[in-house]
Amino acid sequence: MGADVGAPDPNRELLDLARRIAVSAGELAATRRAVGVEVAASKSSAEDVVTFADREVEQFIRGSLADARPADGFLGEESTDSASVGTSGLTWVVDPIDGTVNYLYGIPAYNISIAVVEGEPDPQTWRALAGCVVNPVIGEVFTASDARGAFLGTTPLHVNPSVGLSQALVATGFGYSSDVRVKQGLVLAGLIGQVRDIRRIGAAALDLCYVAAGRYDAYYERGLNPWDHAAGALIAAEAGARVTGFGMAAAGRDFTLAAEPLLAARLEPIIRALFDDAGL
Ligand code: LIP
Repeated sequence: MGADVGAPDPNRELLDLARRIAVSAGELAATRRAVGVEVAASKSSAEDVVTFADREVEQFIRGSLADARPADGFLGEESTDSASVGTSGLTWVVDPIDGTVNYLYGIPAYNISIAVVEGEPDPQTWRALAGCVVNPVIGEVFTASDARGAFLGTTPLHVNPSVGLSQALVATGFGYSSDVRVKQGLVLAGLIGQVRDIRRIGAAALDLCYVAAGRYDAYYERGLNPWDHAAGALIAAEAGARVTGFGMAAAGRDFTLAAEPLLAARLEPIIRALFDDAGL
């Protein structure tokens, strides 16, 4: 995937729309955070919460996209029961507040993640056309469009040069099920002694953007939802990362790994063996 940043971008309008809405949604989320955040409900477990702000921000994003592009589909974290297919062949895949627990606790590591994909909204088959991840707390806007590179603001992004395993700074995340987290902890225990160190920021879209920006050498996680990685995976790939599942699978719920390609090739079999040993 060579970035042809000089050529006209056929997805420019989509990217500009994603960026404009994500920045405005980030301002809304930060405003709500400043006055206090309340849990609206729990989802897959008591730890898996949704705040009233999550719902409000998603409604803002969904309405803004519908106004601008009424024929497009929508798949959002807080409205999966009312996902819309659309008639344009494009679907917006949205996490209104990724890093929800960070947001709830006031940890400044949450983001608005908006991507637009072509084809079925299935990570195994879709083609991501444009994506934007905004951390409104520190004002960082990560963007990418298909074959046109990845950017932080106007600065082009590229993954770190290849490093050996023992020098690799590796990020990961854990699921909302305590039984799964225990097994994911066993995987981490098997890996941590082989790499430089581990980071766990609690927001997959930021993790993927940080690989793109060279703030990590690699990131892996199992159990991500499509909205967690739709935008960040494009940004990481456009920055030169290999973003993959196990084997020939695309990144998705079963497994997501993002790293410079040589490091990814080293890490994948090690992590896969650790998953197998942990019974995941
Ligand atoms: C989060 C992910 C993170 C994962 C958390 C959670 P949410 O998404 O971004 O990588 O480790 O368990 O799934 O729920 O904050 O949108």
